[in-house]
Amino acid sequence: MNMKVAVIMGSASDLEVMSQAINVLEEFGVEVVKRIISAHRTPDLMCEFAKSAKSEGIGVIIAGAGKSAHVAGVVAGMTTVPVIGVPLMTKDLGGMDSLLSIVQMPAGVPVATMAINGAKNAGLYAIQILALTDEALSQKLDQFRKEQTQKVLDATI
Ligand code: RP5
Repeated sequence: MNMKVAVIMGSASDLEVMSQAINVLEEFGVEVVKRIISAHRTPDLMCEFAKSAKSEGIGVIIAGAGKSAHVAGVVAGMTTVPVIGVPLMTKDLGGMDSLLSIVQMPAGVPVATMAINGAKNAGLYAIQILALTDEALSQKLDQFRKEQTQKVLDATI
């Protein structure tokens, strides 16, 4: 059975950026579970989601949030499914609040933190994790990298 990737986010206002992760995953043919789950506003839902993720066939969780962005870290504390955090840009502190909330995890509960608004790389990183045990996905990644390289070589200035 092919593993799914969950893309969760703290608010519907995060969707515009987090769509970059969803889009790249869907382009690679990965099934995506999408949920709005807030660490602060829906803690019970978050707990339920994290505890059932593995049995639901989710192989990687991508968690995007802004401000005091706790969704990635708290979910990571409740599952051994790898969690990728995406700190989202904020008006007041330029996303540094989100970045620092996600990146400084205590030893024992890792979260792979992407750049501020780095949702596309989160999607690609999730694909790279799944590709370790999925040959078809691995081949698609090789092709993606080749095309990416060629675009640089073809670019003219
Ligand atoms: C965070 O607060 C969300 O992840 C979002 O980035 C930010 C603002 O949320 P809304 O006020 O737009 O719902 O929890």
